Amino acid sequence: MSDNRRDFLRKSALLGLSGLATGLIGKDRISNIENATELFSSGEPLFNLPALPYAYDALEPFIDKQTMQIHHDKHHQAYIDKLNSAPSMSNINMKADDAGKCRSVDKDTSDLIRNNLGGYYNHKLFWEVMKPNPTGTPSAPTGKLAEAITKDFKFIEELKKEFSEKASKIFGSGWCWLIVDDKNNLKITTTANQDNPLMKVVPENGTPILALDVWEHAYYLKYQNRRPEYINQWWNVVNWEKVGQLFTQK
Ligand code: MN3
Repeated sequence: MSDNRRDFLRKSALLGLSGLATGLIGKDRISNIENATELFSSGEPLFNLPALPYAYDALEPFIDKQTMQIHHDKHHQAYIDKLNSAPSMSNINMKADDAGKCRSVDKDTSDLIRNNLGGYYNHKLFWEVMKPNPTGTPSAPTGKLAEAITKDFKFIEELKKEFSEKASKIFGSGWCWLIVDDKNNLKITTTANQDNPLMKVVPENGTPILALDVWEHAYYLKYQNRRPEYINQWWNVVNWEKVGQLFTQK
């Protein structure tokens, strides 16, 4: 729906609503449609749960259906609900896209926004950089991304080794990332909690093109305490085509 059309529908609904409200609580309480628009708009969620790009069981046997269901419907949703409940988005550039919003996060940003904007963005990227692998044959990077991997890691196996080691060693909850820095170099970094490499609060900035969630909720049902095994199996469902697109678009 176009913004104009949405705005028209909203205002039409408000005319009806404000008429009703005027009757109920008096004209002075809702003086005009613009006030009512603000009231109405503030009730709409700013952030919405993105649909999974595949079925819950599509990443089996590497990531199980129940984990995907709980992770997407409960955990990801919870970050979004908390973010939408934040009293103010001041200090976040709400006109920017999701990555731009994360880039606004600095030391003055509240923990509520930092943690839940991160939770919203990180999981959205995580779902996108995975894809079903029914044949058990993992895909591989191609094109410009493959060239960049050769330049910065020599072999894809080296990238995977370094990434897996760093992901395994994260103490407590966090994320492992493949990022592109401002000189177009590929790097592997980690962040704690729901921070990400776009935020000003982390030591190493860059544009994330691959993300791995190593919070226990991402793997515990199937792998329990065996995080390295989860990481090892996760490579089977990495969507290198998508990672390649993110690399060329960045
Ligand atoms: Mn998670």
